[in-house]
Amino acid sequence: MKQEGYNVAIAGATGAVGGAMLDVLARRNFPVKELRLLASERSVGKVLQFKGQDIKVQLLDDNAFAGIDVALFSAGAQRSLDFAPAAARAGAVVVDNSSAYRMDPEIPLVVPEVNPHAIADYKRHGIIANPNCSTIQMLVALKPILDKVGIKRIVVSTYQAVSGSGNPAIEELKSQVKAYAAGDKLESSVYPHQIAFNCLPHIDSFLESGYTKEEMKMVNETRKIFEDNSIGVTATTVRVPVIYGHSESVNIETKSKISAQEVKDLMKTAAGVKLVDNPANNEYPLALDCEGKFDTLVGRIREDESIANGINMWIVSDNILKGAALNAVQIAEVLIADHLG
Ligand code: 25A
Ligand code: L14
Repeated sequence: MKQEGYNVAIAGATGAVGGAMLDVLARRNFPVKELRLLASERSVGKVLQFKGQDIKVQLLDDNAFAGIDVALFSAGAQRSLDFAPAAARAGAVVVDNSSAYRMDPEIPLVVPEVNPHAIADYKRHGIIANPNCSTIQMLVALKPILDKVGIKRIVVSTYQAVSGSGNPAIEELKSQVKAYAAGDKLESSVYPHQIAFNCLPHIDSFLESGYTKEEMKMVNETRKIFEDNSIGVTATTVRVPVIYGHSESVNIETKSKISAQEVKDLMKTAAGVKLVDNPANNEYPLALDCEGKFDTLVGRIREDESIANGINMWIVSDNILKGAALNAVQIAEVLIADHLG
């Protein structure tokens, strides 16, 4: 690790995830020497704060990365395809939040609590992919179970917050709630239907198969990160009128028997997990409780009595933190500790 710190760039700094990256770098005291904030023309000249210091947003282009050690990207898949290779050529290691490179077999896809060893493969292209938010929180909770008894199959349904679609979606939910209370007409532009007081079984676009891209990210990314293509995964992803925090109902079939109590004991010591499972006191993971937290909350752990080796659980995490900004900064932490001089 360099004593003087690292030059860090954030591409998409004005977005919901980019803003959280600034906060997480500060909260975790990441050794930042220079912080360069990049976004589209729309935001050039805008001023953001980092540790009490004003930083002006600059244009994201091929020339923006000279001297940068680590570039955190969260400006959408197209911007990553356009500019991540230039950042890597300029000598930066890119940690990319978009879906652009996740399934590229030559690019590592990393959750630091699950497969930190994969980070070493950044050397091939200078790019590391950050997984989909719903996948990250599920795998943080399932990893200790995988290691102990093996997992055959995962059936997951998600309840996803609007912040995953960025700040404009947060504004859309808030303004629909206000319009409803005022008795005014509700307007939708981010989502194809009203999101206030509704559930939309539709995240990202639909594929020919009838699944959404978000559902297939959970299937494919789980197999890549767990390094096991034999795991069966099936997902239904749903948008709910929550601002921060994705919730997931997860049913797993394990290779050998594990009791609910044993799963609870595993969750007590799992990295990045907090067990919240005391139904007698109405204590279980809640989206409202995960906001701003680094831990993934796990509870409602029960044996699935319909099969021999089954477990049900409820997994909740801040989608903008562990689902995006925090996971990216954790990857950068491993990178500087183990790989960058
Ligand atoms: O393509 P994908 O992978 O599906 O990703 C789509 C979106 O998902 C978010 C991210 O949105 C991305 O745009 N995302 C990415 N990874 C994610 C993850 N892991 C994730 N979401 C959850 N989990 P976002 O809102 O977080 O960030 C958008 C950022 O990208 C910058 N940007 C956009 N186009 C750019 C660009 N930067 C450089 N060049 C470009 N061509 C964007 O900066 C923001 O920082 P900005 O300057 O364009 O926007 C500043 C503000 O403008 C508002 N706004 C956004 N879109 C529009 C808009 N205003 C008018 N018209 C618009 N179309 C917003 O308020 C924004 O904050
Ligand atoms: O692939 O709209 O990381 O909630 C994460 C959140 C894409 C969209 C990703 C959303 C995304 C998404």
